[in-house]
Amino acid sequence: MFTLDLFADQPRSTGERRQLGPGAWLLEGFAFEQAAELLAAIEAVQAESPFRHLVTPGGFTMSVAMTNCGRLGWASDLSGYRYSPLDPLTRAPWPPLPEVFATLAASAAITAGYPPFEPDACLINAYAPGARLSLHQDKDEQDLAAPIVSVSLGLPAVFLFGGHKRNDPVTRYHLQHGDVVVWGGEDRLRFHGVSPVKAGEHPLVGNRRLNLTFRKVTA
Ligand code: MD6
Ligand code: FE
Repeated sequence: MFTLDLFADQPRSTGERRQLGPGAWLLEGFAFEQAAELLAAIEAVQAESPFRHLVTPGGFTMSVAMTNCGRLGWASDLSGYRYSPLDPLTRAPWPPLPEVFATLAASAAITAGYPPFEPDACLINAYAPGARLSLHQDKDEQDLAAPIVSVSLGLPAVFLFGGHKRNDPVTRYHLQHGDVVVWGGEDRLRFHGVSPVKAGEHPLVGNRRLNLTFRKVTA
């Protein structure tokens, strides 16, 4: 319905919190007001550590482009997935976690009922139209007690939220610019993914979706 699209860039409500599972929350519009600041910080990160398309251990090139900031960054290549303090592309440390990122991640975690959250890694995903993320579990982190905080910017996306087994039924959630998902606890290892992003034009972000996922990798 076109009336929904007209308002897609407005905060969807005054901060509605939707519970997606026993340990998972969708905080609608939680990052909306910081979006311009977050985008400027992403620009600064990508100037140092550019977005790149990683190759999976199975030999496929991912459609999502990725970079990182923080003490550790996630990367994939033919030999596996790992967190590393150095950007394999530049062989330099990943850019530091911008202050605005750390503050937002901590306040989202608190809002979702998790104890103080100090992420040591932030994966930044860029989705051009058509890019998708197939169902996966986030299990490369040592500290599975900490939640993951995920921030959506730019074009909307359909988030696929499955169960603990790959073939469990999947629920679809629409994520919009400024939405934050926090999940942990019993939901920490649930399968999830992102459907192919539809082309569009977001006034701040352009023809793409950006996602920040904050993790605590080392316990
Ligand atoms: C994305 N997010 O939304 C990809 N993982 O672009 C993830 O893979 C993800 O959003 C763990 C927790 C939250 C997430
Ligand atoms: Fe994930």
